[in-house]
Order: sequence, then C-alpha cells, then structure tokens
Amino acid sequence: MEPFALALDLVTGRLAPHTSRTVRRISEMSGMYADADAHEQLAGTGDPVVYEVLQYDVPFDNGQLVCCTTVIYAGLVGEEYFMTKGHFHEKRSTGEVYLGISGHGYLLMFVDGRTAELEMGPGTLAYVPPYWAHRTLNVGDEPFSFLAVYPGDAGHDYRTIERTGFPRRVIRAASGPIVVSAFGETPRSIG
Ligand code: PAN
Ligand code: ZN
Repeated sequence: MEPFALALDLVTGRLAPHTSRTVRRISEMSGMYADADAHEQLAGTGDPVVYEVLQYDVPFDNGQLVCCTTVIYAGLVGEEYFMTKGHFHEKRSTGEVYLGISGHGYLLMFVDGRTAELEMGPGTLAYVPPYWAHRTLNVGDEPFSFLAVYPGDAGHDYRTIERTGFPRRVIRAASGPIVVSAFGETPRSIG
C-alpha cells in the first residue's frame, strides 16, 4: 500500500477519489424500522436512497486503517429517522473513530445489556469501543455525514443485528428527537 491523500468535502461529506461506493436503499432494510407498513410503502414508491458509504480501499490487514465517509440522507420511516443498518465488527476486539462532518445525527451503541446514545454534529469526535455494536441516524433536515476510521481486518457482522434488532430507536416527537426502547420500556427524552 502506497501513502495517499484524499479530498474530503467538509460541506457534503463526500470523499474523492474513492474506490468503493455502497448505496443503501430503503428496500434493503426490511424489518429494521418499527413501522413495517410505512417501510413497505416507501420501498414501493421510489425506494429512496437512505445512505451512501464512500471508501478508499486498503488491504484487509490488521495494521491497515480503513477511511470512509457515510452520508445519511434526511428522511423518516413513519416517525423513525433514516439510519444505517448497524453492525458489530466481525472481529469484536476492534474499535472505531467517527468524526462528524456535516448535518446532525446520533450514534447508537450497545453491548451486553448496556446502551449509549451520542449526539453528533460537525466536529464531533465519537469513539466506538471494541465489542460495541453501532448504528447512526440523521435527525436533521440536511444530509448527515461523518468520517469513520477502523482497522482493515475488522469485518462487518450485520446478521446479529438483523436477528436481534437494536435495543434503542430514535423517533421524531413534537419536542424533537427522542430515544425509545425498541423492546417496550418507557420512552425517555434526550432533549
Ligand atoms: C461505518 C459504517 C457505515 C454504514 O463505516 O459501515 O456508516 O453503516 P452500516 O455498515 O451499518 O451499513 C462503520 O462503522 N464501519 O465499520
Ligand atoms: Zn463499524
């Protein structure tokens, strides 16, 4: 691997050049949003892009660091904000750093019955410790973008989240975004 420099657009969050681009549409997120009817309707009417990941690939090796940006578009499924699928790292002992670039969002995490929610905006540096599952979502009217840096051999385990779900959801309320339990505990406001 040769040294490289990339251009990160601090307004849009886009990375150039990139060698891979993942485009995630709403139809690829069945069963992830609480309102299945709203999800189905949206998938059938335009199937909007929920988020994109732009990445400059490096080898899948332990000493390498992957740099990529995610742009989550503004939108709702029912009252639930557009979000990423969310994952554990396949190699659970690998952490990750996120840096907010533009827009406003939340980073949800959980591990072994513990949960965390971090608000993110431009300049927020958030740490995902080893072992914690993580998902991000856009609570604003503009795209929410962030940079992620993680070990090349981390890998992504999506299956566990698809099977068990995420213990917290963020939904739109009259007061703004609130965090609620996905498993029926009392909703609580995050102000
Ligand atoms: C991020 C995520 C990215 C998309 O780069 O992969 O935001 O989210 P999903 O992978 O959950 O669809 C990261 O955490 N990489 O490890
Ligand atoms: Zn990750």
